Amino acid sequence: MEYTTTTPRLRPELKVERPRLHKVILVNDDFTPREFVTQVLKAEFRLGEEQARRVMMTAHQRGVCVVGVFTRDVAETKATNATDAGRGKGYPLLFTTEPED
Ligand code: TYC
Repeated sequence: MEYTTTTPRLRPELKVERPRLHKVILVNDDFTPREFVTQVLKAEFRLGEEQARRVMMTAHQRGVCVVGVFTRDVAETKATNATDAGRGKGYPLLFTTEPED
């Protein structure tokens, strides 16, 4: 009979890591109406009117704006739904996701 020795883990709780979060990013374009972008932000990301306008205008002026931070599945679902809402109207509105550092 052979014996193997194992080292007990003293702090197993330290092995539990938080899921990495992902940013949803709104990308500017020259065609989607400002009001429509604002409506999509309110509907899909539950932003209030003022916050939605601020995010829309930041993307409009700077090219991109972080809309929010979510778990990967939620970020991807929201980005897809919001992008599809624009596509449904024939707009090139785009939301992308990227992992947070
Ligand atoms: N630039 C668009 C316009 O002038 C408005 C817009 C803002 C579109 C933000 C996309 O992510 C966007 N009509």
